[in-house]
Amino acid sequence: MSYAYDTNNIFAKILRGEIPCNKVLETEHSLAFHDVRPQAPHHILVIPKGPYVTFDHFALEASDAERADYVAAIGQVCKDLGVQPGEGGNGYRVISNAGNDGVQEVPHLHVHIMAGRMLGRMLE
Ligand code: D5M
Repeated sequence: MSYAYDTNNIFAKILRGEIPCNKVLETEHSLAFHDVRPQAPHHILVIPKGPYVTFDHFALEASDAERADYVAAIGQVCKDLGVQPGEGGNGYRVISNAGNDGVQEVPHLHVHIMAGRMLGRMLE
């Protein structure tokens, strides 16, 4: 199994500084910024800096340092938003779309962090 990474995808261009983003957090291996089409009062995308297409690609091929950094960055964004349910926040959703059936638009791994409204049930 090999993963073909398209270096012209829009998040690669953001990482190269070719197009701007509304940044909320940057770490050694990760970047978080506002989604341009927010679906909730808080809608942040978190991406690894490395060339990973999907969550499984990243999970299986990234280094331990990249994985640790990415998971910590996602947690830090939730903390900065103040949405952690165990810490007085009202909760959030983290999702990652992959491939055709997942309806992935941008072929660079990203998780969506959405919060600030009741998001509804995903599965009935
Ligand atoms: O969704 C991809 C998401 O990426 C979608 O919610 C819009 C967002 N998007 C697209 N271009 C940009 C730029 N330039 N900045 C910020 N957000 C962007 P998915 O279906 O999960 O691939």
